[in-house]
Amino acid sequence: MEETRYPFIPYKREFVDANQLVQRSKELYQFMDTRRSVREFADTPVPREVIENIVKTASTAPSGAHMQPWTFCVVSNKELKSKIREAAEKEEFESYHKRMSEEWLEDLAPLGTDWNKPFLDIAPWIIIVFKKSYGLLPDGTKKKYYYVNESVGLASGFLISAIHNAGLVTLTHTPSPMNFLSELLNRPENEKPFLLLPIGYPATDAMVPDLERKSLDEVCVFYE
Ligand code: IYR
Repeated sequence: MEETRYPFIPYKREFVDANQLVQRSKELYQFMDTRRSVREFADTPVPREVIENIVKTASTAPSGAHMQPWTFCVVSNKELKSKIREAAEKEEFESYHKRMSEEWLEDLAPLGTDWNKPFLDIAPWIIIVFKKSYGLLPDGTKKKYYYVNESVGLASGFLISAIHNAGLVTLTHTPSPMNFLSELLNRPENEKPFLLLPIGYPATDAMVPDLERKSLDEVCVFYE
């Protein structure tokens, strides 16, 4: 290999034989297929260390030029959660009553959502994922970031998987517009809210809609 100015290190991982590949890939699929977006939470506490591990996992996601253009704002403070709920419900009320089209409301009907967001008070933790449209160097100059939406989307997927793996539940909540989160959390101008995720145990009587996932044939085309 041509010599570079930057150090490379050997990539070391155990070798996984074909049988194990099948077994391991199947096990993860079956496990991930048990994940559901849950809207009813218990207020049971979850240790901060769990949330730290989940966020560290999210931050292992690949990103454009390895810029890791994300900030995870983690909220457990009760007053702040209430303020977030109040502001989110205000926007959601407007959305559900005025901004969303008939078609949109019909498409959402099977999910049973509405403008009420009690989980924002009840869940012990809320993570608000912010995307950094650009970096800010210590002297205030802007640093270009790349594929920011793709990168933050990937990190959010890792985050959701880590939450499921830990044994907790979440849902992707996108109050719209969500600028109020920048103000409430006092975020700098280069950060924009991307996604909000309440995290906790499900309520003991939590229900989820009876949905089916598309089959492999419906989502995948092979060119062999
Ligand atoms: N943001 C609203 C509405 C909503 C939109 C979609 I698309 C969903 O899949 C679910 C909800 C809300 O969070 O209720």
